[in-house]
Amino acid sequence: MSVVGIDVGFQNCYIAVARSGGIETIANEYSDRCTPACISLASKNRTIGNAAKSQITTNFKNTVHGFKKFHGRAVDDQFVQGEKSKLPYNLHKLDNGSTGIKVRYLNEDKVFTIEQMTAMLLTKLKETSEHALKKPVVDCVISVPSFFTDVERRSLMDATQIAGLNCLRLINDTTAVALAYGIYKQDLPNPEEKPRNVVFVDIGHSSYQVSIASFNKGKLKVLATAFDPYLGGRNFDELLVEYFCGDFKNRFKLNVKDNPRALLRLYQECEKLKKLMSANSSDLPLNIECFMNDIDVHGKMNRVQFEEMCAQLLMRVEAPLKSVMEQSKLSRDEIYAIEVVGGATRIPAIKERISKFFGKDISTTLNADEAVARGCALQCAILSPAFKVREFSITDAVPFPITLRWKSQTDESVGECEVYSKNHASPFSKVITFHKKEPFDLEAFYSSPHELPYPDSRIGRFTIQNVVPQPDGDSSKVKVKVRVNMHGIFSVSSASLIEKQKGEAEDVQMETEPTVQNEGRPEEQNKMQVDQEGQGEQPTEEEKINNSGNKDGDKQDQGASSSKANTKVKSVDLPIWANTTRQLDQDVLNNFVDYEKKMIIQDKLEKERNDAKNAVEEYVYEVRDKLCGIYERYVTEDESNRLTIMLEDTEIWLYEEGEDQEKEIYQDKLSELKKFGEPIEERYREHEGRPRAFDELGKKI
Ligand code: ATP
Ligand code: K
Ligand code: MG
Repeated sequence: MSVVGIDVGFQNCYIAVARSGGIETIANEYSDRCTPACISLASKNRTIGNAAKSQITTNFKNTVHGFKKFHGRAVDDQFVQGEKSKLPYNLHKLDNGSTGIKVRYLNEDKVFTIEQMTAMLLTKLKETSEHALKKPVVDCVISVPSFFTDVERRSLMDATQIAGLNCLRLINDTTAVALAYGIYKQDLPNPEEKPRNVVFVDIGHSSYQVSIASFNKGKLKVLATAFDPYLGGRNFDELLVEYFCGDFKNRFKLNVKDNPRALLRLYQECEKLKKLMSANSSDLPLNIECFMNDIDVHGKMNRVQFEEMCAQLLMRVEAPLKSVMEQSKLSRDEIYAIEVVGGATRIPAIKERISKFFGKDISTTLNADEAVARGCALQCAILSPAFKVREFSITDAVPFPITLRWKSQTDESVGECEVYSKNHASPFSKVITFHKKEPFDLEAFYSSPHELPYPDSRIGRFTIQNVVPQPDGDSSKVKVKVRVNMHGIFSVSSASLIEKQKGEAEDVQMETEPTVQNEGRPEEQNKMQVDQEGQGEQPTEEEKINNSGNKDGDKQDQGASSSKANTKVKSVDLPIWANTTRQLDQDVLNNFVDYEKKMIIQDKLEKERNDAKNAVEEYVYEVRDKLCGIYERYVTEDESNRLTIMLEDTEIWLYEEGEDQEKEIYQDKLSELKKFGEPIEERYREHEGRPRAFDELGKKI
C-alpha cells in the first residue's frame, strides 16, 4: 500500500510520501518539488507540469491552467463566466451544463471535463510518486479547499478515480497543515489540560483559508473555519497586469489586452515582480524584450506603490480572521500561535495585517509550500495499516450547516431539521428515526445559501424505498443513517425498517417528529469511519448506497440487531435511491477512466518515438566528434569519408523527411549507422585496452 499525500493547488502541486525515514516531499523529473498545475495538449501527446508551463505563451490556446475552481460548476455559473474572459483557452458547455474545456488534441477538437483535466494532473503526480517510491501508487490522501461544497468534492473524487487513484480522504487544506503542525509536537497539553489553540492561515494563488484548531496530546480538533474563496496571490498579479497595461498603452501605445500571448507574458513577469517586491522595498524594474510589435518594454514599481495599489485587497485580509475568532469564541490571548502557509503569505503587507489583527508575531515554522502535502501524507500514513505512525485523532468541522427536509410520496406532509450545524464535528454519522407507512424522500441542502461560495444549495435527494406499514396497519419505524464522511461529503448511508415482532408492546408513535440521534462520540465515530473507509471508497456514493450488501449496511445491521437482541425486533435494510447534484454517471466515468489510460499509452509511445529520434541525433554528433578525435588513428581515410557522408545525410534527413517518423524508422536508421560505426569503436577499444592490460601485467611482474 502506498502512502502518498498530494496537494493539488490552483497553481502549484506538491507530493509528499512516507518512507522509512519519515515524510518526505519529493521532486519531479526536473528536480522540482513543485509541479505546476498546467496541462498542454498537442497534436501527438500532452505534456503536464513543468514542461506544460513552458508552453503557456507558445501554445496558449491549448495550455490549460487555473481550472481547479471550475470543479462541479456549470459553465453558466457566475464565477466561471467571470473567469472566462481571463482564460487563454476556450470553455465549452457540456450536455449536463457543466464546464468543459475545448482544445486541439491529436489534431482534433476535443472537449475535456474538469474532472478529466484534474485527472491528467493527478496522473502526472502519480507517476512522479511512483518513480520516487519505485512501486505502483494507488492509495493517497488529497487536499481540498475547506470551503469546497459537496458537488465540488464529488467532482474531485471523480477525478481521482479517472486517474486510477484511491483517495482515502479528501482533507481540508488547513486541516492538513494542522496535522503537519501537531503530530510531531512533544509538548502538547495532556488530554485533561486546557488545549492549545492555534490559528492556521493558508493564502495560495486563488484563495484564502483560515482555521482554528485546538490540540491536546494525540489529537486535534478544528474549532472553526473561515475563508475568502476569491482572494489569493493571483489577485495581486491581476492588479499589476492592469497597471502595466495602462502604463504600456500610455508610453508605448500598445494594446496588450488584444494580444493573448503578450498578456500571458506580462502575467508571468508581473508575478516575478510581485515576488521580488516581497524581498525588496526599492524600485524594481520590469523589462520584457520583443514584447509586442517588436517593441521592448520596460517599467518599474516599488513596494510602497504596490501596497497602495492593493489597498482594497489587503483590506480583505481581516474579515476571515475576525470570523474565525468570533465562531470559536476564543479571545486573542487564548491563541497560542498563528501559523501561516501558502505562497501569498510571503507578501509583507499580508503578514503585517495578520500579525496586527492578533497583536502578536506570526509563526512561519511550517514549510509554506509543502506543509499541505506533508499533512496529506501524514493522514495517509495514519490511515494505512502498513505504516506505523503515532496515534493522532483528527476531528474536522463542517463548514456549512446542512438541513434535511422530508416529504411523503403520497400526502403533503413535510418537515425539516438541521442535521449538521456549522462547525459540527466531521466525519460524523447520525441516525434519524422516522415513522412512515410508505417510501419517502429526504432532501439535503445547505441551510444558509448566503454564506455558501457556490450558487446551488442543494446537496441531493435520497428516496428511502420499500417502506411498508406494519401488518397491523401502523407506521413502521424507519432508521436512516446520514453522515458527513471522511471527504466532507454528505450522504444518506443506510436505512432500515424495524419490524415489530409478535408480542411486542404496542408502539403508539405514529408519524411523529423524527428523532435525531448522534452515533457515538466523535472520536469513536472517527475511528469507526476510518475502519469502514480505510480500504477506500472505490464505488461512488450512489453505487454504495444502492448496493444493500455494502459494508456500511452490514455495520448498521449488526449494530441494530446486537443492541436490540432482547427486544424481539428485526430490522430490514431498505434500498436508497440517491440523486446528487451534478454527479457523473458511472458509465461516463468508466469511459473517462479508459480514455485516460489511452492518453497515458499515447504519451508513452510518443515519448519512445522521440527518444528513438534523439538517439539517432545524438549518435550522429557523437560519432562525428570522435571521427576527428579519438577514432582518427583507427579509421582509414576512405572509411572516414564514407561515414562522414552518412552522418551528414542522416542529419539532413532528420530535419527533412525524417523529422516526423515512426519509432521503428529511427531505430532502423540507428542500426544502419551503428553497422558502420561499431567496428571502428571496437578497434579503438581494443587498442586502447592493450596498453592498460600491459601495465597491469607489468605491475604484477
Ligand atoms: P490555492 O491554494 O489557491 O489552490 P496554490 O496552492 O497553488 O493555490 P501556493 O502555491 O500556496 O498556491 O501559492 C502561490 C501563490 O503565492 C502565487 O500567487 C505566487 O505568486 C505567490 N507567491 C509565492 N512566493 C511569493 C513571494 N515571495 N511573494 C509574494 N507572492 C508569492
Ligand atoms: K500548493
Ligand atoms: Mg494551496
